Amino acid sequence: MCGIVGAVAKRDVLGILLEGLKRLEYRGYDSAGVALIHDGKIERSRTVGKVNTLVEALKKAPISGSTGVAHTRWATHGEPSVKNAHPHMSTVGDIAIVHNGIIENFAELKEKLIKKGISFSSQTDTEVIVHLLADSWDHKAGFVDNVKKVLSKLKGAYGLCVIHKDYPDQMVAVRSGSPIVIGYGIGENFISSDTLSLLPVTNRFSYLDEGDIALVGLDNVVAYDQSGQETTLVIEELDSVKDAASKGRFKHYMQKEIFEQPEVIENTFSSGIFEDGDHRSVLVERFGANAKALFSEVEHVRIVACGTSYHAGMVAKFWIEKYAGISVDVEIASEIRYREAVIPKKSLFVTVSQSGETADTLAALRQAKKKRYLSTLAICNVANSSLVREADLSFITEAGIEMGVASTKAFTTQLTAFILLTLSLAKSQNQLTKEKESELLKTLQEAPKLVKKVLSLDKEIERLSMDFVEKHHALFLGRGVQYPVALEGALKLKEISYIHAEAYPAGELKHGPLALVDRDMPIIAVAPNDMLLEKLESNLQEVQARGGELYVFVDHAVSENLNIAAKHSFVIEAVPELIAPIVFTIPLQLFSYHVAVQKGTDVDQPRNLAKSVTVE
Ligand code: HGA
Repeated sequence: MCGIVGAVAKRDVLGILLEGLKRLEYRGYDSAGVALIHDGKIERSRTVGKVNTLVEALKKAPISGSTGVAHTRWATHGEPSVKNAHPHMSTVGDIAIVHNGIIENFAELKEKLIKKGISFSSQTDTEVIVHLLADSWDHKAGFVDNVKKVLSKLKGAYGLCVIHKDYPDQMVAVRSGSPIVIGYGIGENFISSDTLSLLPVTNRFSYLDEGDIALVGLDNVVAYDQSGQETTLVIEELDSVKDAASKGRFKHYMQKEIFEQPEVIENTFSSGIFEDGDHRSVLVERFGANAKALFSEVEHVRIVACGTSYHAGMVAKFWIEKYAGISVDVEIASEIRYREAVIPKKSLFVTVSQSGETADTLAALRQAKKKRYLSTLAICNVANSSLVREADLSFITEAGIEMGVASTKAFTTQLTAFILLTLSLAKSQNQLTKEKESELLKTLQEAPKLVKKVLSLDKEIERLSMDFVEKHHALFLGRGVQYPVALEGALKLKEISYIHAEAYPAGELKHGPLALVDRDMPIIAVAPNDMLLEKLESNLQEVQARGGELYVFVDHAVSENLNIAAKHSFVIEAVPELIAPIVFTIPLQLFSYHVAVQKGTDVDQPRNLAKSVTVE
């Protein structure tokens, strides 16, 4: 979602800020802007659309300065427009701010400010902050104290960066519910909502904690914690960060990320297993030093997530119930947080999120921590995210930075992590013989090879997708553990190709959706080699009898037995049951990708969507 970049230097920082914004484009946004302190004044430029539009506008009307802030906005309050784009400025132009998040009590604050005669130029919640700052600014007090005074009036979640014309070599950054990192240079410093944006200028970062305020100057950064005490920021060096901002030989980030899956799945499971003589064993401690003791007590697992991560949780339910014999419920984060959910005895609360900053998931975790759960666990792709910091236990997937808004490698690495969790739970509860553990891990180790084989069918899947471009609707079908895979397939298709797609457990067809089936309704089914194959076959016959056009992805081992004259039948490698959800996801990702490319949509930044959904 929104992105923040700020810089304090002795050189013109416009280029640094614009490059930073470009690197945040993957998060999804609708407008962009920049403000710089120049000759004792703040100059600003804002445009609707891509960062390149801002770059072009700045070529026509250049601004410059050695201290400044920039922003990509994903509108929550007020339409995408130049007036609503950030930075927002005080009426006399002495202060500029950029903001990620939502100010929940903005309407009330706005009303008070209007009564005082202050006029607003945007519909955003953000603008109240800058007017509150200007209204209460005390020139005798320091920069940080003036900001602090206003923070106490704000309710909601925010990451903020403030510049003031009277402090030409400083900026103030605040983290309260939305991440902020400080980047350190030599004689210059930076802030951002994401390290990726600052990699061209530094690899040394500190992460602000919840409630921290930092005064960022040319040579030093001073931070204060929630209680106002000065706090020491730990500087981390990100040596091995591969620059995810490059697409390499691929046309889109999404395509690159789909093809990275064999490697990242392998990285994820290798981090969670060890070879023990002839046996492979799961490393339960990978979830936390005391994970084994905690897992041995678990009587119920509650998985809470949103979107694609929610689908990963739905797959995990099948695995945990089957192999560990522990009951599981899977909940959508934005729902459970507003419900009085009964907590079964000795429940493990598991949150899943690619970014670890997903607002609803984080809020659900925070609530859970106040309730009577046995423990909390985060499965996440970002080690220093809020979710990981706040959960008792964690497992970091090794997907690497995911740039495409539509999640691909994050999903399959989450599934990999869930297999390791399943085995860790079963093992801690003495439900798993050494032989079974070794056998299941051996199967998991086959996943990268099988994924690679499906990826080698890319051209054929592209051909299969060609006549799909004209479609307006699609139904995805799966049974059992493949139902969430079908849901994920439908989500991918709608996200990036804007084709309306729904998924159903195949057995549900005759309870309603069969009424939709006719020549214009393509049906996409996943048919792995499992005990539900025959049932699925009957469901597909029902579709065929009504003229529905079938696209079936079928396991090689059973393709001969499947008595379906599908117009488009696509055979993939024989896949062991345990890893079938991982492997069957791949053709659906490739299929959606190619449909979207042919439709000419913005694959990496689909309309209206954002990566890392940091607002509720
Ligand atoms: N509420 C602000 C910022 C929105 C945001 O953080 N989106 O990710 C606005 O609408 O401008």
